[in-house]
Amino acid sequence: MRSGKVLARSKGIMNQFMLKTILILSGCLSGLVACQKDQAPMATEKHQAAWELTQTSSQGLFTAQLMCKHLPSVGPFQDCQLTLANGQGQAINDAKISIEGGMPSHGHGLPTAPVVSLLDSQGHYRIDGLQYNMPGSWLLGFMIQTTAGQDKVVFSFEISNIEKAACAKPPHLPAS
Ligand SMILES: [Cu+2]
Repeated sequence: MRSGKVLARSKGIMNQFMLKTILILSGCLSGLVACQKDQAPMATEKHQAAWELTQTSSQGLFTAQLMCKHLPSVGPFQDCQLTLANGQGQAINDAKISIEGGMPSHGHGLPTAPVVSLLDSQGHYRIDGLQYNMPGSWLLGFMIQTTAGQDKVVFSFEISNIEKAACAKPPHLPAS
């Protein structure tokens, strides 16, 4: 009898402990999920883009749409995609795309070497490693090579935002 009571009591403590652990864990997890959601590459739906520019290539071969999750800003890696179509609006999935960019007025290029790679079969390409290191007038050019030919698209825009990434670590606080 006595051992049964002890067991019951320890079970109760165990349950409480587990409940607390689960609550704490789920709290952490939901924080983590929310953060990962912010940083995850965009899904292919267009409506998720907060900033987008559309441009026809120099020789009119392609139409490219640059879609980014946030306004361009100085600091964090930019969460952007490129959608590529031909003159008839059909998705192009066989393009080899390279990026060049910089600030013509300052005479410098991009601070990083971003990479463009095919994301799906609907003409969506992901852009990795794109970063801007100062505010002002920027150009971002895409050299596009396909079986239909070669052409380039150049986007021109201003950056005035200096932001930290949505999920950046908080500044280091001194221990209290
Ligand atoms: Cu500059």
